[in-house]
Amino acid sequence: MEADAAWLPPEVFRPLGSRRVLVRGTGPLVDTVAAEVADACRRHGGAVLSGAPDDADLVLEADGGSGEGYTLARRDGTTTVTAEGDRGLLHGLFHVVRLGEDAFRGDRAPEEHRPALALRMLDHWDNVAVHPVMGQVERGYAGGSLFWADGRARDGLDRVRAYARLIAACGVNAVAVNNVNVHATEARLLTDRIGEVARLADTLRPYGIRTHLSVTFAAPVVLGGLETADPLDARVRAWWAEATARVYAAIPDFGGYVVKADSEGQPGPFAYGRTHADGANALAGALAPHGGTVHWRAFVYDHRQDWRDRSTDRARAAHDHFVPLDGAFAPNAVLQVKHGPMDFQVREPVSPLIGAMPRTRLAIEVQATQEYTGQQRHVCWLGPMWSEVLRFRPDGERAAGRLADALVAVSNAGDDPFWTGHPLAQANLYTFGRLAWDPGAEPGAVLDEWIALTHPGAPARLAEGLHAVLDSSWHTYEKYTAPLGVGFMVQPGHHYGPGVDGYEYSPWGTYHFADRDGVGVDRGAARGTGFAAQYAEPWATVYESPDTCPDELLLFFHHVPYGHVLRSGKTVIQHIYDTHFEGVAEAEEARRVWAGLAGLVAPARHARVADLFEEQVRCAREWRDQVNSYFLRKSGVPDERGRTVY
Ligand code: BDP
Repeated sequence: MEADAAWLPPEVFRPLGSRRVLVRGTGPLVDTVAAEVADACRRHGGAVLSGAPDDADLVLEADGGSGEGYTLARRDGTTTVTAEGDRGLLHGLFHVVRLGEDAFRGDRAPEEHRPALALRMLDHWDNVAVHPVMGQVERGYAGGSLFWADGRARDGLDRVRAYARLIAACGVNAVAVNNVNVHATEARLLTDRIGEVARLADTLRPYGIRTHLSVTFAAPVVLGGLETADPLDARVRAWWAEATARVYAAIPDFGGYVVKADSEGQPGPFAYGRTHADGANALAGALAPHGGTVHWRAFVYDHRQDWRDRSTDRARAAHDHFVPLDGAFAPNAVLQVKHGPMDFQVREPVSPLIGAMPRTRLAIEVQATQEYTGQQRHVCWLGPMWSEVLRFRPDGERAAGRLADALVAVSNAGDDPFWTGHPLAQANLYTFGRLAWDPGAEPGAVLDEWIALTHPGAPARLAEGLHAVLDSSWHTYEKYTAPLGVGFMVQPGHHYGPGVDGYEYSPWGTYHFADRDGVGVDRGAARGTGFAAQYAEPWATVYESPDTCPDELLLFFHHVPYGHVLRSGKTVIQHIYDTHFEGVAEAEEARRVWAGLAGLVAPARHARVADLFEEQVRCAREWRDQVNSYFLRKSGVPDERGRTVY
């Protein structure tokens, strides 16, 4: 089956492609824009103009700059995009595509558009060689890798080019092409296999996508034959400088490195008694002369310890490790922080590290691949979750999305014909790009934009049905899985489906502490780990007390009796029962709505989603029954409505 057109079916180019269009400017991306316009005009009967713009319907013009901004206007029957440079021109073109016929109606006062975040990046957790446990794409639910097959870069890169086009159209401008867990084969991409990365970079470049590489901190040892990777050792620094110079010889606009160090078994600076700033700065120093950046991940915690005392609360780890290093990182080092303190759960507070290091550049990392949110077998549109993170005000004033330099998502795409396994998971990829461009955007409006582009000319019934199925799907998923921010309760290892005590007695630090009296984790200072105190005000105070903590995060911050009354007026135990029944009912209703859309959606797409809904409903019922039975047995408190029985 040919790859799905996703949000760029040929029809969305009709308004533009049926008009008289002039493209002006210089730069490689101007050629891309000109080719897009030529293609659209050929398909839809328009004309590509040259020379004087007097009779043009649309003028796309780039100044010689390197910025990504552009001005959109319309006067006297001509729509104009005047861009700061060729990169801006590409974004301007896609803006016109999104507007469709509206781009050519009435007058439009000049509007300036510019991305809020300079770097909008997709990290692929792709292995070159198939990993015995993780497969080819770690936590991938969309088939194999787009980039790698049979142990090397793919020969045919048409899909990579189509991917670059799709992600550029929603604003993405960077990609990391390999897994943050760097195994032996992948390590060599940095050195003798850089040519394969260069081929990928050549394919991504025409759509303004810069290529980044995940590297192992131990590279000087495993690739360079040195006996140390100590970041302060002169030989180690020289090795990184030489290796990096060779990377730039192959890929002149290379973006930089992504590093997972001292995390879940990956090597790092701790082995040499050095700090993470020492580690990051060694690589930053090698990249600086070439204009590259190191993305240093803050996902540092000890995964082999049990809960010994308050200091070993995993939620505390990133803040404990990194805040003392604020100001010590090089200017081209960016600290890449997961949006929550734990690990991409369906509900977590925003990481207290966000906003806590004003002298350090920040990237916020979210997970488009649905590891903990239904693995692309369940519909779970994450736009509202990401929007909440980006709008969160760590100091009560400035929004997180304005404090960051970059937004990064772990990609959910693969070589599946629908790109994302579940066709509706395309909405996550699209929404990510648009929120990275404008973190203040209304997610519901972005969803409607995705619906309109992906289903051009959709009758109102289809658009409304899609909106209904996706809009509240995150809340639905939350309702039938782990309650009130407590997280995990998943099957260990693969993380799909319920595992009520799956991680409860393991060394990973991800516990719910359910006992006969209550459930939740005490993270206040008064009787818990003190994690709440890592927040600035007003949040430290808000989270410290169960009386002020928002209901949806209650069990993340507090161990409370089952009879504790939530701000909603319900007890915790009744809330658990009720939400689990509601969540299943909502999943069943979404399945029903989808069934009613047959005939309005392409048959293959409809069938794929319909099949997946069977699995979602089955799995949601399993979650409901296991979680409710578990809490009934722990608490001995019956369901008021008698639905949950021994
Ligand atoms: C966890 C995943 C694991 C990743 C890790 C990471 O389970 O596969 O390697 O995050 O972000 O969520 O490094």
